[in-house]
Parts: sequence; C-alpha cells; structure tokens
Amino acid sequence: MSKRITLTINRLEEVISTQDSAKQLAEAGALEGTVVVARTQVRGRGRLGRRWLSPDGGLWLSIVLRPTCPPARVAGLTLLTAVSITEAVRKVAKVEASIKWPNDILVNGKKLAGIITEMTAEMNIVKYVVLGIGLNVNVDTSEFPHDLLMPATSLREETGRPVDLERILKACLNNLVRDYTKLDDGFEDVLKRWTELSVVIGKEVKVSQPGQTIEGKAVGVRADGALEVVDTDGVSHVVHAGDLSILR
Ligand code: BT5
Repeated sequence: MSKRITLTINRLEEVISTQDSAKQLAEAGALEGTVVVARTQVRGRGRLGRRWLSPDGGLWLSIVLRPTCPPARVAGLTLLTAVSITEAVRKVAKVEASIKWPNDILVNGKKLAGIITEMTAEMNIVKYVVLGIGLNVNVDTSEFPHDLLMPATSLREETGRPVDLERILKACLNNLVRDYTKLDDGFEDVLKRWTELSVVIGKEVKVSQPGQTIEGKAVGVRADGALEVVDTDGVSHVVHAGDLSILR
C-alpha cells in the first residue's frame, strides 16, 4: 500500500534539470516525498529527450516517489498528476485548464503545463519514480521559439495578472498528496475526474508512435494510463504511449 507522503521541499536557484537533481537524491536514498523546486533550468527536459523551456517565473519541480505498485501501473501516476495540477490551476488561477492525453495540460488549445514520469525499476519492483512538473506560471511565452509542437501559454497570459508561485505550488502538492494513495485504492475516482477534465474523450484523434500512427475515436482511459481508441473499422486499440493530436 502506498502511504500518505510527507513532503520535504528543496529549493534551488539554477539547475540543469530538477529531474536530474531529484534522481541524484533518490539514488542517495532520499525518502518518498522529496521535492526539488528550481527557479530556472538550463536544460529542462520533456519526453523522448525533448527540451523543456524553463525561464524564471515558472514552476519547475520534481518529486521522488517510491510507489509499491507494479511498474506497469506507474503510468497511472501521470493521469493522477494531470488531475492534481488541472484542479489546482482551476482553483487558484480560475483558469479553465483541461487535460490532453497523456501528459499535457492545456488552456484554449495551448500548452500550459507538461508532466514527465521517469521510473527506475529492478525486475518487477519499482525502485523509485521521479515525477516532473513544468507549469508556465508567470512566463512570457511570446519569447519562446516558434517551432514548439503546439502553441504555449502561461497563467499570467491567461489571467492578465501575475499568479503567486507559492500558492500554485502548494495547491499542486496538496492535491498530489491527497490523491497519491488512490494509486492503490480508489483509482476509479481519479479516472472519473480525469475523464471529466479531459479534452480527448469522445474526440477523433491521431496518436503518433515511432513507426505507426493510430487514428480513431478516443473512448476511454485505463488505470495503467493507456488510452482506448476505436478506429473506423471498429477495431479497439489500447495505446500506451505516443503524441496525440485532436482531429475533430
Ligand atoms: C513534457 O514533455 O511536456 C514534460 C515536461 C516536463 C517538464 C518538467 S519541468 C520540471 C522537471 N524537470 C525537467 O527537466 N522536466 C520536468 P513533452 O510532452 O515531450 O513536451 C515537450 C515539448 O513541449 C517540447 O518539444 C516543446 O515543443 C514544448 N515545450 C517546451 N517547453 C515548453 C514550455 N515551457 N511550455 C509549453 N511547451 C513547451
């Protein structure tokens, strides 16, 4: 059973990536709930070795977790985290954020936040997970390069005023601590809230994976983080990873 986490927050100025800093701590035996927050990252990372732009004014954090679930369930953490962040953003900034599978938080079709879940496992046991959250809070996205996968936005741009970084940090972490135990017990509730907050369920989508693309209607999400897509022939696909675009 995953226990309720106690958080220890380490605040750093400039780091290469909070994922790397948290990983070093995890390797050195850091307890579950060890958090690294940095003011800026020199080389923040997204999935598949992509870059994550991390100027001053954003919320860039990583958390060490040691879940007792099997490795195959860890992708469910990404769903749970997306729900935690989306609810925090809606509550603190009153912004209509929603979730795009697997790891994006969007506002009006623009990317507000991204999540990365990096796991170290041995045999069938999770050693630790480093969960990374990047949230554009008071960031000026007009200074971002124009070749991003999708347009970006920030809370300040959506609300027209600065949003308190500490308040949004606390709200995200409180929600995560509240929901974390549901990874073992009560995950149906997380899936239900994810579905309500998602912009993909019921939509025609395209999921690109190395070597193949799946097109069809997104009909549901599973506890292992996979998306269920039914194609035009009525064939159901369980999609575990990939980049999704909404067709209509
Ligand atoms: C993600 O990857 O969305 C996961 C991002 C996780 C970042 C956090 S910050 C704290 C922690 N430490 C780290 O080093 N990482 C985590 P992905 O789905 O692969 O999206 C990456 C793509 O998003 C890039 O290729 C860009 O197109 C775009 N992008 C980069 N920086 C962005 C930003 N600040 N806001 C919006 N989009 C961005």
